[in-house]
Amino acid sequence: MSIRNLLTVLSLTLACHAREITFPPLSGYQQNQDPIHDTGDIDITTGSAFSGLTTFANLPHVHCLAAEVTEMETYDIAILGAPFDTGVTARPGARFGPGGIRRGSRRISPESAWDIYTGENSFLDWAKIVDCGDAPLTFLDNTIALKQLDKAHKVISARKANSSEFSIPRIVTLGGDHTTTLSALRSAYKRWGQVSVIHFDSHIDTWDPKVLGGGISHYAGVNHGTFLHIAHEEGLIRNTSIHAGIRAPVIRRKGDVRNDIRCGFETIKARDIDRIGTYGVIDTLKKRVAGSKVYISVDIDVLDPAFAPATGTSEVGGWTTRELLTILDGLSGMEVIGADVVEVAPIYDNPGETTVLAAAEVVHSLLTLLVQRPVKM
Ligand SMILES: *[C@@H]1O[C@H](CO)[C@@H](O)[C@H](O)[C@H]1NC(C)=O
Ligand SMILES: *[C@@H]1O[C@H](CO)[C@@H](O)[C@H](O)[C@H]1NC(C)=O
Ligand SMILES: [Mn+2]
Repeated sequence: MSIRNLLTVLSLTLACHAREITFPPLSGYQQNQDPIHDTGDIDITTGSAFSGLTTFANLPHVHCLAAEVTEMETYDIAILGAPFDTGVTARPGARFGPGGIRRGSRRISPESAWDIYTGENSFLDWAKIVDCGDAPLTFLDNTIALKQLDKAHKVISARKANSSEFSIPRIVTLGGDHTTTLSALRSAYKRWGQVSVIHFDSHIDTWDPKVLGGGISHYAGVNHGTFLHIAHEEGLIRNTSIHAGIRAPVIRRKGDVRNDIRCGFETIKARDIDRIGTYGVIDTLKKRVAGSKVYISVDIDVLDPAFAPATGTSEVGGWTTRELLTILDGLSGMEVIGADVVEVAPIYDNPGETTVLAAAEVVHSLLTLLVQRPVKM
């Protein structure tokens, strides 16, 4: 501190003590008000981004699983949390994913979410988007929990839509570990028939239950690395599906890859982006699923651990958040009938909330795809 500053501080301090200081008049509406007791003009009837209960992007909450739904409670797109993480092979914690992603979305306000790249605001378009909260899933029995989730998807997608034109509400699920996608695919199959899956992940997740987990029991075989194998066996998905961002090792040198192709998948590896770029990835995805209805599943571990440390099965050498968002936005125009973001385990996040912020923005991009292309039955 310079001598001059020191003198200024000293003289102010002395002035205060002498109670000689005079405050300038208060500006604007504060003038003539008792600053402590008069709250007359203050409006607290509308919330701010950080007040109230935390829904995704401050969207209205609807009790979508209620026995009776009134006209007022219809919706076109539903956010549904799936707090389930007992199907994992590495670190648990994704049962807190729905809460984490919602927390990461607090600064998204529907009324001021105009996209700088597209000029659109998907929250103020034709679709009514709501947050249904979480499906009630037992944490003590995976078989029952998945049946609960199957039912939640079935009930929520069977509600009358708000739009009279597009009759089937679509769901964006907040995982939960990746096993939860199986319920979403079962529900999608019932409503839309077989769909192509665009699967963003560092792992293939088509492992034969006999390979991943060693086939010790049927119960053990239904997990976050086998659900796409099961989806294929159940006839839910088309053979025009595709992985993007794969880099984790396989268990059997040739068998796993052969089985993956048999399950209907083509693969874009993580490092392919160095050669073909984000637009090359977009082109490959579009060509693969052309002409079919699409389900998009985003395992947050598709991102490098630098961009998404808070996940159960981290693999280094992944994509950046910007690359993933560019690719997702590039899928504009596809007939997306459902989507999810899974494997967010907030306990491993950092004070900057790197992972949940990324996950929330990924959900935002997925919502935008659903709004951009309404789908008729
Ligand atoms: C929901 O439906 C009502 C009645 O058709 C309509 O007025 C309203 O705009 C819709 N809401 C949204 C968000 O589109
Ligand atoms: C998918 O299966 C159909 C018939 O089942 C076959 O004609 C088609 O070539 C297959 N497509 C791919 C991309 O494997
Ligand atoms: Mn996965």
